[in-house]
Amino acid sequence: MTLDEMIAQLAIQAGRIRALAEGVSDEQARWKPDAESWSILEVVNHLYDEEREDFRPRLDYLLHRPDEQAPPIDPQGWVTARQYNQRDPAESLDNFLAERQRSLDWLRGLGAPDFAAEVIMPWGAVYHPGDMAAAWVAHDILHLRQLVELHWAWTQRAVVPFLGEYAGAWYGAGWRLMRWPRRLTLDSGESYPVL
Ligand code: NI
Repeated sequence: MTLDEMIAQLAIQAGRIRALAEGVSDEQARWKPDAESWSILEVVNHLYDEEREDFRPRLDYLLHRPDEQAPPIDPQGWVTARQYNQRDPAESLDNFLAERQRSLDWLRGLGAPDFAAEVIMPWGAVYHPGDMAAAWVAHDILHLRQLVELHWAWTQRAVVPFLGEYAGAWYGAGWRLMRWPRRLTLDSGESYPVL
């Protein structure tokens, strides 16, 4: 992956994240299928902080200060410590998109970075700036999958007492149908009678 390809991919993916995060009600944005899952709003705010405090500074350190360590992060702890789910959904999405734009501008200013440079990590492993670039691009896709799963789970609940069964199976995320009496049980454990 070249820098130009990375920039193009991160720009396209920002649009895909926007498409999955906007146009939902406040209730849906804050909804989570179970206590351990994140809501759409939490995912968006996670992406915002990852942009500012993880991927961009970490790639900067690997390229320009390979002997130093980037400040530590706590992505899971920040979800509650920073109250992601209490934030405004539209403002949160705007924050992420503005931060992504800052990243794209910064990446365009890098010129010809050496993505293949060898950086020895404190624990002795060899790492390359290109690995961090690859992780940044891949990270978007992991969370795009999570956003799609949240849309799936929300929709299975929203269509009750009808069933989207004819759509096909969703492996690893979904529901069980009890035939008699007809009852739908979601992965979260919530259960509803269906027609
Ligand atoms: Ni993440």
